[in-house]
Order: sequence, then structure tokens, then C-alpha cells
Amino acid sequence: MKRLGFVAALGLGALLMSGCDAGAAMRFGWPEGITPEAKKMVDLWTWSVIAALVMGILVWALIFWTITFHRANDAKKGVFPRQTAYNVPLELTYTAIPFVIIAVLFYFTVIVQNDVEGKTDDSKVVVDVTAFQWNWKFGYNKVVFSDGTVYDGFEENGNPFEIQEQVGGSGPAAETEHSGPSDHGGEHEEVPLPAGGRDDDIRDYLNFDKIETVGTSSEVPILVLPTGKRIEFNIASADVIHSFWVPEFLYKRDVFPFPKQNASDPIFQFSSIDRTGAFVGRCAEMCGTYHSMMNFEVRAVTPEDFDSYIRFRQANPTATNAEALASICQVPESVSTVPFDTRRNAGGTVGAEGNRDDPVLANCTKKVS
Ligand SMILES: [Cu+2]
Repeated sequence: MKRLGFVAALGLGALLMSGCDAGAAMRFGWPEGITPEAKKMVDLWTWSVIAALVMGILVWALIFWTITFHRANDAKKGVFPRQTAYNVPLELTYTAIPFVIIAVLFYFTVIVQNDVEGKTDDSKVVVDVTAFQWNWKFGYNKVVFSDGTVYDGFEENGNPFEIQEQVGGSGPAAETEHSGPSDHGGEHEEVPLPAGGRDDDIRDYLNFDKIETVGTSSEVPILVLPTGKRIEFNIASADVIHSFWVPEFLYKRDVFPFPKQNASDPIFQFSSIDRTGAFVGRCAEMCGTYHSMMNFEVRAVTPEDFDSYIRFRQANPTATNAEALASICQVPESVSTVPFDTRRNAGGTVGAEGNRDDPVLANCTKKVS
């Protein structure tokens, strides 16, 4: 008993000295959610862990009670123990209780899941997310400003893969007319390119918008969003399967190429972001060599700042995202993550010292075998 008390005191002391507050402790390792949906998921998680702990403590207590008070001693040696099998009421009880537990967990999971996956058609911001190896592109498909005016950012002829009109005969080598940014006028022969085993010309699920933010290996893409407004995400991949994950949203969704053919729903919504700040986003699906470097940042700003940001980008189509962020007095670079150093130029961190024109080792004798 003394030893048990010591262990309990040690555990309690370690918890108190770790400096985590009660709220963080009750999240059992999860980050603090910043959407109403995330908060509901945290509650479900907290109560599920508590239920598991109650069950765990009960089982541990029964195990320790048995091994402490029912071990063999001299008086019991050689005596056949009392048999308790075929105790029908007991067996019915411990069959029924797990079913009740599963039913209760299932009920609350479905309630929260329906809420998280719920969609309405009154989103104030619609963002087109395009994942590609190995970065992200964010486009503003629709924005409803605070004064009620609607900005439609969808670019009708933005898809360079879409074949607008078939000219001439049919068949794989048919002559086609190409429209969009890559159009150089005139006719050319269609060259099928690899795209998930399909021709590029059916990558018409990719959305292009007038205002877009594209990440590069030297700049982390920052997706600016307003607080307090319903936001819709429409995710698509230009190549392989990625996964859109913002830990503070407590939400992650696989980003598929060809969502229709892959039977994947590319749209999800959050009813609001509850506080301003910078939140790191990551790719959560192993998608190739630089998968771990595929970071982005969500920058939640006030609705007024968001309106100014979009209006600045509307008025200055050639301005960079950094300039637009600076125009609303936001730090123009990501503050939650850093770009991956690709070491492809001398301006970055270079490797060993050496003469670029003659990279040989000084005072070295070649080994001849
Ligand atoms: Cu990825």
C-alpha cells in the first residue's frame, strides 16, 4: 500500500511538473482545435479515452485483486479450486455490457461525424486546393465579402489540359485545337501524356482561378482565410494521391487525382475558424521523394483584413502573395514552417568547399588497382 501511494504521488508530481494545464491534459495529446467541428471531435476523443481508462482501471483492478488475494498457498495446495463456469447471469452480463459500450461509442461517433462532414450551400469562401508533387496551389473560387458582394474567381478557360473542341477526324492522333494559357494559336497534334494512366485532356477536374497562390521550393504557400465565416475546400491532385492536413483543424482528407473515377468526395467545409493566427499544413500521404517537405500555412485573419487582402489581389494581379500579405500588415512569409533547402544554387547552403572549375582534392594520390 505504501509503495502504491508512492507510485501514485510520483505520477501526479510528474503530471504537475510537466507544466501542462488541465485543458491540454484532457485532450490526451491532441492539439487545440480552431473550428467548432474540431472542438466536437476533441470532446468525442476525450470522453472515448475516459471510457477506455475506466474500463482499463476496472480490468487492472480485477487482475491485481486476483493475483494478490487468490494465489496458491499451503492450505490450498492440492485442493481442486471452486469452478465458476456456466454461470449464465454472469456470462450474459459480460456479453451484454460490451455491446452497450459499442452502441454508445457508435452513437456519439456518428453524431460528430455527421456534423463534421455536413455541408451547406452558403459558404462565404470557396477555395480550390490543388496538390502536386511536391507543393500546393490555392485558388479563390468564390468569396462573399462582408458587405454581401460576391466575387467570382473561377477562370473558365483556365485549364490548359482541357481540349475545347475536336477538329477533324477521331482517334488517338486526331488533330485538336487547344485553348487556354498554353495556347499558341493554330492546330497541333495531340500528344497523350501520362496522367494516372489517362490522357491529360481529361484532367478537367482541375480548377483554375483568377487569384491563386502557388508554393515553390523557396516559398511556402500561405492560404489566407477569414475568421468567423463558413469555408469550403474543393481538393484535387494533379498527379498522385496527397492528403490535406492542418493539425489545428483536427482534420485530414486524401487529395485524389480524378476524384470522380476514384469515387472520392473532394469537398468539405468548416463552419468557421475561431481565432486568427498562423497554422501549419502538411501533406499526410506518402507521395514521393519530397513528401515531408510539402508544407503550407493557413493564415487566419479578421474578415475586414480578408476583404482587403482579396481586393488588393484583385486590383494588383501581378503582385505577389507576400506583397498582398504585407498590405494588410501580416508577416509576408510563413511563420509556422520553413521552405525546404533544395541546395540547388550557391545562394543556399552549399556542401563541401571546392573549386567549381577544378573540383579535385589537393595533395591526393590516386589509388590504382
Ligand atoms: Cu503529397
